[in-house]
Amino acid sequence: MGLLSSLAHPEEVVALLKFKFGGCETVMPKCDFSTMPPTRRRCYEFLKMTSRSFAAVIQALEGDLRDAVCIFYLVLRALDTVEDDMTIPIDVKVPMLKAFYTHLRESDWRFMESNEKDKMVLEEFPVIATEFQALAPIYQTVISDICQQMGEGMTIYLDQSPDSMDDWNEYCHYVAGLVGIGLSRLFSASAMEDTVVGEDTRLANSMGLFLQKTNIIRDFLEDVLQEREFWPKEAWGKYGKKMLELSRPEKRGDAVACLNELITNALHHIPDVLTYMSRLRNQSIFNFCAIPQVMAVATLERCYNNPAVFAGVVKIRKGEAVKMMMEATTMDSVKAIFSHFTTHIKERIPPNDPSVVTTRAIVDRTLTLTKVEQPYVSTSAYYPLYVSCAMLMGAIVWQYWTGISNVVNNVSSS
Ligand code: D9A
Repeated sequence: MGLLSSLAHPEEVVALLKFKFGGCETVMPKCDFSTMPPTRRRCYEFLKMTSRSFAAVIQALEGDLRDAVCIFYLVLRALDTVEDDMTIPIDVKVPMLKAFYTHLRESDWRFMESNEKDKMVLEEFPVIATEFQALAPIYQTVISDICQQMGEGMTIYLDQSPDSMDDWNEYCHYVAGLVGIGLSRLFSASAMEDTVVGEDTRLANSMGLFLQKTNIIRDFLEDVLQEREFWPKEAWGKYGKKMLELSRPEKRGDAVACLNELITNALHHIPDVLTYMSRLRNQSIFNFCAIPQVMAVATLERCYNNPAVFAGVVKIRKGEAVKMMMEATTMDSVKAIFSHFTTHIKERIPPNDPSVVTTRAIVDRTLTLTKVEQPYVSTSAYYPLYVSCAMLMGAIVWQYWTGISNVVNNVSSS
């Protein structure tokens, strides 16, 4: 959603201006590339090309963890680009995904036949492999291990969509849970976080599932129009024979009931996400982990009970995203943000929604877990102030205008 949408939310305009004019150095200090070897500098260019907003958060990570996460991110983006490329035939793609991790230790492997937008990470893969081989051995082991597991897992769901809710959890584990597990092992390996962070794979997996399920829910229309079906059949199968049927206007009621069921399922990862975040000790790692999670809960609130999900991609406002990005730096502010959006969901649970009981239960549990002194202040709290300012401005302009027209009238009549 463009910048203009934040105009009606002055505190988001403030956040955007602060972000624009460097008010977020604390959250994302600039890092100097001048001293870097050219291959490493090229990797950070790839990072910026593949995810502008997120690149800055990775660059803010401290010590040798920054390069490790940068390379991990690019390797995952390369694997993802192979998985997403519908022009690669399955009998070529399966061995490619299974053998992908072996190319990390080669010097000249590259793939020149991709038609995807991020194909440069495959065409210039030797640059990434060079920087991978320059990482500390413990980081190399983690990244290679995760790529092997993810490549294997991706082949299972290449030609089939998740059927049961367990399948959905398994698919999301392979493409996102393993990322959470891998990052957590990198955090502990850097000694900037306790070993428990890397060992508790259940919580780390939930960090991935909450993000991936949110993306799959939000991107329903974009995906189904490309015949990519990531919603579990156990959910949409109750309302039709084909997932695409949910996009029909006459099916909106059923579609929204299915949407609310999947959002309710995703909300069950919040207790794990909060426990995971509460264990982090390094500020740059906390920010890195918190930002995507608060964006996800805000996106789920925006999608909840919202028929617009079946007519286009529902997104949170840029200003709202920047405001959260700058505020999600402590456990209390993260709890306040989760509480804010969970409260908004609670206010909008339709009493006749099939998931009403389950939704109310997880929402109440989340509100209990996120009780904090300082609530997250968003637009609504400022409305009275904005309205009075707007009225004041209006009065001043009116005064000024009537003053001018009187002078004009006097001059013209004299
Ligand atoms: C992440 Cl190294 C992702 N994914 C994200 C981004 O956040 C997670 C891909 C590679 C890496 C990390 C992420 C961040 C911090 C801690 C994490 C974690 O775990 C402990 O992953 C679980 O979405 C992709 C997966 C969800 C598949 C894992 C955030 C990101 N956001 C995009 C916006 C978007 O909507 O995709 O990339 C962006 O900001 O451009």
